[in-house]
Amino acid sequence: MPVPPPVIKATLPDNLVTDDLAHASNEEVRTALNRERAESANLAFRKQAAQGASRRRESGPMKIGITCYPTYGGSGVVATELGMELAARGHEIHFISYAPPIRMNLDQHNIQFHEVEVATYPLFDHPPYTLALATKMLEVFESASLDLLHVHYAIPHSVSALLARSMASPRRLPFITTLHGTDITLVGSNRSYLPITKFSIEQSDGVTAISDYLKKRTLEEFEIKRPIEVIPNFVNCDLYCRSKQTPDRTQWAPNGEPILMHLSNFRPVKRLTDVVEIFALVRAKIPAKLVLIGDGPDRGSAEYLVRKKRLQRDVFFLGKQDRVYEQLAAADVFLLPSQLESFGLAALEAMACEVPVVATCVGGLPEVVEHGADGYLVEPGDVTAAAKYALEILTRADRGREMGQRARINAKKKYCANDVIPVYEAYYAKVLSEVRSAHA
Ligand code: GMT
Repeated sequence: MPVPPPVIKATLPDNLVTDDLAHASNEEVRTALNRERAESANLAFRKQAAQGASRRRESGPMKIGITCYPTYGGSGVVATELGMELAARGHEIHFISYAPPIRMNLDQHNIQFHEVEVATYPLFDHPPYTLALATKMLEVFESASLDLLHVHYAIPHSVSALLARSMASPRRLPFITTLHGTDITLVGSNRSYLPITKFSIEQSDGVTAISDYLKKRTLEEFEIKRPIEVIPNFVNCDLYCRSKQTPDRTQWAPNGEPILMHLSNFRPVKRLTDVVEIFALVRAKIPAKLVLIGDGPDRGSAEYLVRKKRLQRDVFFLGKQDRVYEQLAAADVFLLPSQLESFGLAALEAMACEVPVVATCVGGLPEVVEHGADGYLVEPGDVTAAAKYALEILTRADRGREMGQRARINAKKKYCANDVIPVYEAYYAKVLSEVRSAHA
């Protein structure tokens, strides 16, 4: 398990010591500065590439079909936010799914929603959504003259896109698949889905993954030979901003108690009951409140545990919320004790709102949360360590505000929508030009 860095005063020349690094040792300062330089060089390079590609784009704004799961979950949120950001930048966005994605704003200019209707028939125990989706993709391609399809979550969306592309031939309908996590780590690696997932990834005109971890795991487990581009998840740093929100903390913490928060789809992989266990350990030491945002299969067991531990007065289940930035801006600590997380979008959203994160050191989370700097990482299931770190943050004189500010700085460095969306645009342009040359 990683240990927090020791607090040793830096002795490097003043001009090399930033506020962020003022409490680290020389070696740590050098490592952090090198990492920071490498990161900003990498981002600068990507920004340059994005600008170049945008300039090279012959067709101006693109017409993009986006397919995702419309339900409460990270991949749907990323796809929807991406569509809305692209629409705001002048592209024409067509969401294609069985229901309007949560967080989608249909009033926004340049956005349309196309509903996939799945016809039932007594013979169909399982109505063939994949086929209905493929047909709708083709229909939208023809009616809206789409330039490309971008599907989020490989199963079954990339298979539908593959079918749509074949049906559209000889007209070109390139498709890009973005891998989000459980499509590879849980569902995709199941023997029933592995061959078709591998096939549809290999057949995609472009493939992106939301973290280095997920790229590595996909290449290894699926033995994929084609390149996969890592384009990380992102957050709208203007909206997810503590200073711009004015949450009413007193509704949950009337006496100024610290607020711990969790946001997810309450699936088993999130270990929701661990959130309650961690909170119970914290609550045994200090007055505190827990706010749970979301809904899903494990809500019942979490509610039961809350009653069993007699914490009903201190725990609030808010259900699904649309504008989570309003609640996140009220939190003092964010808990994400997942069994696995390929990225951990909710942790990033909390960080942008200046909330330190206590999470697990699994999957892509160490790429997002820097242990000891903007949060802490523990082993999955180690509720004692997680509670210890949460208490460590909450009992500081500033109740973790400095760590929270560092969290926002780190989130802004790599994951602001303003920086990541141009990388997607550049990738679209690259894929379109490759497809064009291949067919020339
Ligand atoms: O975590 C889930 O159960 C939902 C899943 C999804 O596809 O909606 O989340 C995955 O995609 C998110 C957005 O890219 C990532 O932030 C999550 O880490 C990832 N979940 C897992 O890997 C378990």
